[in-house]
Amino acid sequence: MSEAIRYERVGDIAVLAADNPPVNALGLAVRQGLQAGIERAESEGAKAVLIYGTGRTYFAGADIREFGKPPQEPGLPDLCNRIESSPLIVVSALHGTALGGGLEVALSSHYRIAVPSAKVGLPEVHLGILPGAGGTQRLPRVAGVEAALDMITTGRHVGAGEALKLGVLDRVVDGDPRDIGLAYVQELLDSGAPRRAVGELPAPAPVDFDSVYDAVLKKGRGQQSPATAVRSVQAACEAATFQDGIIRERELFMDLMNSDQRLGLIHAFFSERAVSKLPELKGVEPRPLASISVIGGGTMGAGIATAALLAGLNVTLLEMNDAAAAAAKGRIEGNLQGALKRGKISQAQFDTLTNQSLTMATDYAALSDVDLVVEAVFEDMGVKKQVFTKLDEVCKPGAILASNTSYLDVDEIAACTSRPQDVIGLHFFSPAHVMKLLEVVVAEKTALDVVATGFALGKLLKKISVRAGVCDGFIGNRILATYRTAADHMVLDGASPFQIDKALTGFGFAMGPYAVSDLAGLDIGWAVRKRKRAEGMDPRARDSSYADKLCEGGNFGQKTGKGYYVYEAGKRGGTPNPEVMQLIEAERAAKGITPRDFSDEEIVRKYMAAMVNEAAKVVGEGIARRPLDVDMTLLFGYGFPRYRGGPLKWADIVGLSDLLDDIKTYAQDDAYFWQPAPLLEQLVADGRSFDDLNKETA
Ligand code: T1G
Repeated sequence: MSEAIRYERVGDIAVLAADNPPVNALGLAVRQGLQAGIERAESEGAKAVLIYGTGRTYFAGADIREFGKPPQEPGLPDLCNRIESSPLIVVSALHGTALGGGLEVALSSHYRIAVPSAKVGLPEVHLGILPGAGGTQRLPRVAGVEAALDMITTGRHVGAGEALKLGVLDRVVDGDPRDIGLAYVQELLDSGAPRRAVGELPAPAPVDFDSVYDAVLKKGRGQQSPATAVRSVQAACEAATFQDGIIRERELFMDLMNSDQRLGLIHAFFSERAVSKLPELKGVEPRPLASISVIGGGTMGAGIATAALLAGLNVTLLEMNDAAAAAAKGRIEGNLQGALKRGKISQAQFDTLTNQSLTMATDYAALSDVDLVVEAVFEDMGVKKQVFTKLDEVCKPGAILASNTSYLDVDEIAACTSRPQDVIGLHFFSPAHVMKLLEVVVAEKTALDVVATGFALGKLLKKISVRAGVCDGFIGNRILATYRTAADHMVLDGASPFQIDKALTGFGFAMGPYAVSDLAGLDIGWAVRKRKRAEGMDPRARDSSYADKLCEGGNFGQKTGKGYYVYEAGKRGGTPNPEVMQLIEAERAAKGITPRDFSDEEIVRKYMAAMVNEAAKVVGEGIARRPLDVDMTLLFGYGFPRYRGGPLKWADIVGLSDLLDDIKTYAQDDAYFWQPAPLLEQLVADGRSFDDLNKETA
């Protein structure tokens, strides 16, 4: 018997205990142990089998690390069929998170009991696949088609109480999974309960699967797995036999397993966990984080304060005067009202957060004892230096001084203090209590335990924290500036902002770059363009002025009701602003440009080539630690479609060599903008991928 599954007899009951930390994934040894355990119980004349997990959870699914490797017997589908066909009564006792193949093993058992805190789910669609071990055939039989479609297409976790109501569980009893399991098995034996194979239950009545398919496909915004899963559930209703349904499920599962979307989503799954694991932080103790302060209560500061409050931290928010402090408190209360409405907090928690956990201040002396300060004042180096000089005077030794700047030089900010080792960048994304990305910007003199504290704060706030080096725009905004410029060049050459937005939403972005600019505020991009011109732009750089003219007319996007699009109060989205094309046509004429047509494919290819090329420079210069760090930045901060894994995963999938060839072709028209990234050239020359680099870089 494999040590992954321990076998024990308790009277007439054979007990199979899974011991495969950290989540009892159903790897080969576990599958072999379960199969051997069932066979041994039958050969020894046991009357029943109890399956449960030791440690933190019952099986949390197939072992995702086996995906893409040659299958090894017993496969999970066959194991589930084997469990279900046992002549003994098989019972599963669930705790923790019984997910994916884990829930499928439980569904192939004849009875299911769980502790009240247990959760069940079939989250396979989030990995680009579908439940492939009978889940789409068995769940509809116990829970009905509607509930099964909801659970399978959303992948959501379902609490034990709801699962009991749905018929997924038979019992919910508090206690140790082994104990409640043994008691339940004995009760079943004493009462002469029959085997109850789910696969032998009648096929559920069908629903209008075509409508469900269309609705799920539309909601998936290009992700295929949820819609394909609908077809697998349909087989549970329409296939001639249960086994035929299993065969159909397998076909659809393998189609998805062999898809690029599975590659992208698995890459995202492991990368979002790997990105905050830095070898240099191993064993480094973060500094205390009992109380933090935020300076500046505008949108960003109020968002950061809200995120910290929701994470259970005490927050002191410093504003310049009482009126500004009151306005800031109002923004925070507005944010918390949103959390209240969404059921994330109770009214009592809202009251505690606003009346006890949050302290408003207008005097720096209030910060004398805080562990960490996040400055979120106006994006001007002079203002920041004033703030950090003051912080250096009032904050206790060892307090961490962080700036939320989105592009300014954190080394320069640190240099105006006597404690550069305590200075770090913590770049949140707006709205800071919603967006998951946090760029932890490590300056030259930032101490290691300060970096560790930045990541510890990110974990507390449930952020995806990415280490960034110091440069203009760090990782995300630097890459954004480049691919946005590529879009502007295409506008000057003949594409329209509206066609570009449509092409990129077709690629999977939630919004195109121009709609995003309208949302963020066109004045932000305008200020960046003016700053860069003031700093002196390379004469070879193609500049565009049509957007400036749009801003000069007071059009800043959604907040003024008009930008690239015209927005009507109370209506989602906007309609193209006709003034925009007039400005673009005038600029093309002034520059002597004869506009040409662009296909959506060319727009996407050029936009993505610019993104990948700049990302390769960011990795090559060490601003981002690994390619996966860029992927996670774009996924969690810039709406990049998750099922593509991120720009550098996408590049690996489409092929680096062809991409480099395209960049060299574009360079024939604009050698300055399209200078190939040295790292990209190196990888192509060596026949390596960005993923190879991820593996090589610890
Ligand atoms: N396989 C391999 N490793 C896994 C894993 C899995 N299924 N789940 C988690 N890990 C690793 C994870 O990478 C991390 O490793 C560590 O465990 C702790 O995870 C046929 C084919 C269970 C809710 O999709 O949702 O079954 O970083 O940090 O926050 O239909 O892990 O420490 O090295 O996430 O407490 C379906 C995926 C698979 C569940 C726990 N199952 N996992 O969350 O810890 S497909 C899933 C999770 C399938 C069948 C198909 C979460 C969790 P490291 P963690 P956590």
